[in-house]
Amino acid sequence: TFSLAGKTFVVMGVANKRSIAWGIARSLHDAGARLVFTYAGERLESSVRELADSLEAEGTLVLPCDVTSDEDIAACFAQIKETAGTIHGVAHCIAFAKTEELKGEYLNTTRDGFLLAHNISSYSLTAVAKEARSLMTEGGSIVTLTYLGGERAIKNYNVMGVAKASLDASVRYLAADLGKDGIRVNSISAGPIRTLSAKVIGEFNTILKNIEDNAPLRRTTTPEEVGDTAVFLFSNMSRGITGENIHVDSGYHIL
Ligand code: 0WD
Repeated sequence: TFSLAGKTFVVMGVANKRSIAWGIARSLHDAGARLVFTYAGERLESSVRELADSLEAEGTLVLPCDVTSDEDIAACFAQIKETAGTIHGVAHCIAFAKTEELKGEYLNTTRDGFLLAHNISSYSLTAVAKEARSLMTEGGSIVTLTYLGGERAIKNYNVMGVAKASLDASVRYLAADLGKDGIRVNSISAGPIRTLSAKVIGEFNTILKNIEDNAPLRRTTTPEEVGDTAVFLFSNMSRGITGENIHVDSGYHIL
């Protein structure tokens, strides 16, 4: 069944109400799950707390976790273990690249920019999975968010596309490692959605218009659509699926 009552999920990457992570959180909440939110830095604490409170759910936790720090990740999951005990899944909805590297030629990517994008957008999944593993004592499901730019060279996506390709490969290797523990690892490739992160991608409006005009479903993707697919991947209904990438993109990727 799709009910996640009595289960606990960690949602990483809520920045504001437009965040895809917030769409996932609402779908999880509707399915009856208990939620733990993690945020990147002090700057985001109050807005994440406000959103978490708006769910009016008992036992919701809000914790800091900057994924560039191994100590932060370890401390965060230690706190989750102490307060929530067993968890049943993690939604990893985190990415970052320098604004100036999300336009023009990929060729101009700097070493620093390359490493930063890969550190936050790709390695963080592996670092988080390592800490989350010991809390998923009843098995679990890890879901991350990727984009078509990791499969194809999409204008302006540049270094983030290369980081997504690395993330996609990590999903497969983590799935291979964690399957024996009953832990599944999958990704959702979301169509373009207007969020804080998306705003910095060059010509984002043109990208959205192209989806509306040409995607099989002739509309752009919503955070709710991604959230509902995440609930499927977190639920027992998807128990035979691991190492997979599901496109939630109005079918655009088939073109
Ligand atoms: O079109 C889109 N919006 C798509 C997004 C299409 C396909 C995939 N995605 C992916 C993104 O690449 C990302 O992996 O979805 C994920 C979530 O992105 P989002 O919802 O579009 O963007 P946003 O609401 O900005 O959330 C991303 C968050 C950060 O927000 P800010 O705006 O503060 O950079 O990632 C988090 C942070 O909350 N984040 C971090 N979290 C922990 N430690 C860190 C960090 N060091 N850096 C960024």
